[in-house]
Amino acid sequence: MAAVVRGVSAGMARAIRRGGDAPVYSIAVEQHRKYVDAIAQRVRSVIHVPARDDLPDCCFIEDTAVAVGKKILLTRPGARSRREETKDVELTIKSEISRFKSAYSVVSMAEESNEDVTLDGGDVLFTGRHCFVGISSRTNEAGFEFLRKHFASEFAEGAKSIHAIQVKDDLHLKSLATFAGNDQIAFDDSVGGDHFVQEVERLIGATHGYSMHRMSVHEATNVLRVGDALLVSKGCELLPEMQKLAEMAGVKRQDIVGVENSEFAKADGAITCRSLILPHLF
Ligand code: CIR
Repeated sequence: MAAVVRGVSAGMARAIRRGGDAPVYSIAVEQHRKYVDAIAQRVRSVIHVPARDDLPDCCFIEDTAVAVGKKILLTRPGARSRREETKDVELTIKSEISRFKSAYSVVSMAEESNEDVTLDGGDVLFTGRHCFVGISSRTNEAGFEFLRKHFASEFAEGAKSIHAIQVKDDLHLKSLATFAGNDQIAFDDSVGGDHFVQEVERLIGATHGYSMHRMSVHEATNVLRVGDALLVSKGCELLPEMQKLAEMAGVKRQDIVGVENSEFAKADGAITCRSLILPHLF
């Protein structure tokens, strides 16, 4: 397993945000260093894409690429100011795939679709069985259809399927629900979170086999499973519902790792946003 991460832009104070204070670059750098350290202890290799000072949101690498099975999609992010981010990610991923002689194949939205087709990786929740794609202010129906078409081979087996779900009142689908492993899903205590749970039932039936864990605070909703560990926003490791989620996901109490995220949260970034986990890259 490898993780791809990207450095923090010196221009991060100009990252897209919906209000409130601007992130402080020096604090963000330190928080990101600790986050990358926590991941590095749990994966075989960490691949670094250098930051660019003219791309304020570049540390949120999750939005630029999606890995499902043995395919990686390089996205066209919904926000125009973020589209340039994908280019450097593409170069790095392609060179690492060939260096490791990995079985991954890469599809590029920029090469294979027009400007109207957009998708942010933060809208793609893949559980190993199902892929739920948020239709949001960043990901449109055409982006979903692109993903469905190009990843059709990954969903060819009977038990796997891909579905679109409207994102209500939040930035991305993974602001409302994330996958902790072992069929355990954390969801947000909000209208949007409830809508996600209802849609999963409607789309794949009430006997879907997932346990849905309602998180009492918004920061707790976005969790990142890396190997045996669960990375969560600092402080949320103490929540009883988080401990239950982790236990049912097969994560030991000491492997629930709280990481600081305050500066990234100011720019609407959660825990999953700052890395791309590639299970099949060694
Ligand atoms: C943005 O608005 O695009 C960034 N400031 C935050 C992106 C967060 N990404 C994510 O949740 N996957």
